[in-house]
Amino acid sequence: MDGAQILIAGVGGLGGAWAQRAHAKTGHDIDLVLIDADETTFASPDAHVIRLGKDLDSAGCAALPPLGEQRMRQAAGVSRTLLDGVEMVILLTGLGGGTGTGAAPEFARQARLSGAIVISIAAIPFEAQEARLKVSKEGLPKLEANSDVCVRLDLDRLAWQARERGTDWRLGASWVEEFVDGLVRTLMRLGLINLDMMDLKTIVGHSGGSTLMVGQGDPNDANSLLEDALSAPLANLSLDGAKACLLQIEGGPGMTVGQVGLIADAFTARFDEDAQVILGARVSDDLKGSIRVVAVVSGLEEKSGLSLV
Ligand SMILES: Nc1nc2c(ncn2[C@@H]2O[C@H](COP(=O)(O)OP(=O)(O)OP(=O)(O)O)[C@@H](O)[C@H]2O)c(=O)[nH]1
Ligand SMILES: [Mg+2]
Repeated sequence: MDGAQILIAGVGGLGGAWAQRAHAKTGHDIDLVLIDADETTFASPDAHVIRLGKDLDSAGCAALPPLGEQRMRQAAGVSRTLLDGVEMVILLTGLGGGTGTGAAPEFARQARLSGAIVISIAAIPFEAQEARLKVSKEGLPKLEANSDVCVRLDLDRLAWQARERGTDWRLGASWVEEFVDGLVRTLMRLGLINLDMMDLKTIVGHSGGSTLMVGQGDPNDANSLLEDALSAPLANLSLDGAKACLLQIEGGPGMTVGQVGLIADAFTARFDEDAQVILGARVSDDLKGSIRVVAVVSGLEEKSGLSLV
């Protein structure tokens, strides 16, 4: 997948802020698009911008998802031009408001229509935000239906992690940018064992829930690597019985086949015994004494706790 065309998209206020940080971290060859009805989101000078609605104000879509969806439909022409040639969209959004909840599923739909794989990362509102939680529950199934992989981020867990790290949850607690960076690095580089877009399509083609994991750490400690990946602020996630996985393991020049094997075993131990696992491994000079694992897991059953409370 060398030279894969990847687009990072931020939809709504929170999604826009996260997308800008993720893009700043991954940098160079990746395009960024910010989609909102709220002018304050468009801070980044090197971003493409899709303005939703003619009379821009700072009220966004005022917590009205149908308005966000309708405006996104009206912008389909602009999206089409932007999505031309794009192979993968990494879409970041916060559900519970009007723009993210309404426009994100519609943009995902447009992206898939133009042939891209869509990986969405969607924040679920805080438990205490009852009205927003209700709105998010209406939008989430639409986003899932229009994405190849939809990762749910739990804002309560993210905020907790931000406090631990001394960072701001609104900026993704630095977790969001690390996650996207790990994913993009995996997708941009060819492995020792060649992984490509077709492999990814095979994995995300399995029915059922799907998610992503990113972990980094000591090459000789497969279990803490797995723990690192599982400590992500994902919504109530269990990997038991997963049916398919694309696992990319990237390490420094000293990485051994034995280390790769142990890590693959740890990550797939709780999967279905007939799970389809596609493994890629790659040596990178910038990863001395450390290993990064990115896993796209799919075929998760709904009873695995992936559904919202
Ligand atoms: N507590 C809290 N939650 C927030 C805040 N900003 C965003 N959120 C959460 O993030 C979700 C998405 O918010 P935004 O990205 O601002 O919403 P939007 O998509 O821009 O939607 P509209 O502005 O209504 O068009 C909300 O449902 C909240 O759960 C904040 O300042 N405080
Ligand atoms: Mg907004």
